[in-house]
Amino acid sequence: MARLPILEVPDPRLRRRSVPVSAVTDELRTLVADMFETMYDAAGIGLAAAQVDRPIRLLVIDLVDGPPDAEGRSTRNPRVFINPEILEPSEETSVYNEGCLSVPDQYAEVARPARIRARWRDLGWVEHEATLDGLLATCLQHEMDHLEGILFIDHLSRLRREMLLKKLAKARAEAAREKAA
Ligand code: K1U
Ligand code: ZN
Repeated sequence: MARLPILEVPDPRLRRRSVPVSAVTDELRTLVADMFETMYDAAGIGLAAAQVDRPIRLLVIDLVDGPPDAEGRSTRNPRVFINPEILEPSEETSVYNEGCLSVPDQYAEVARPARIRARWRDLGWVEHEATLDGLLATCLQHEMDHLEGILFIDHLSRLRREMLLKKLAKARAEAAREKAA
């Protein structure tokens, strides 16, 4: 397994529309394993292939919501979504303070449909359809946005987005200064 570099704003590769996956190959299985390693290493709960420069309709999620093990540690619950589709979004919305590994250390409240009826394939090419809610629904919608080249900051007002990007630029400049010192 390998950790992959995560693209960050304003990289134009994050703005591409991802293409459907046509089959599960050994190469795809390796990419999925690498994406999980990359996501866990970055302490994220989701990652789209587009964020690691593979513009295909593939994403992984692990909310680490499995039952705790004997030592009380939470266990992993890795989920793979291939060619995901939203069939029915709810009218009701919910707000979550979202982050994104491609917009490091910046958070903002985003309103999205609270529940979605979704369809996707897994690594065995089995089709699934389910109604999802809570953080899983929020995270899946956030990751599916990546497949369209959309970032969570695009859901904010222009003023909020510019403030957030300014904060990010300041944090990057500060980190560069500390590295040079
Ligand atoms: O970059 C990404 O797409 C991953 C992103 C997913 C996400 C987070 C919050 C709401 C929707 C989607 C992250 O994991 S950023 C890290 C983060 O915000 C977080 C980490 C652990 C628990 C909760 C949030
Ligand atoms: Zn993201």
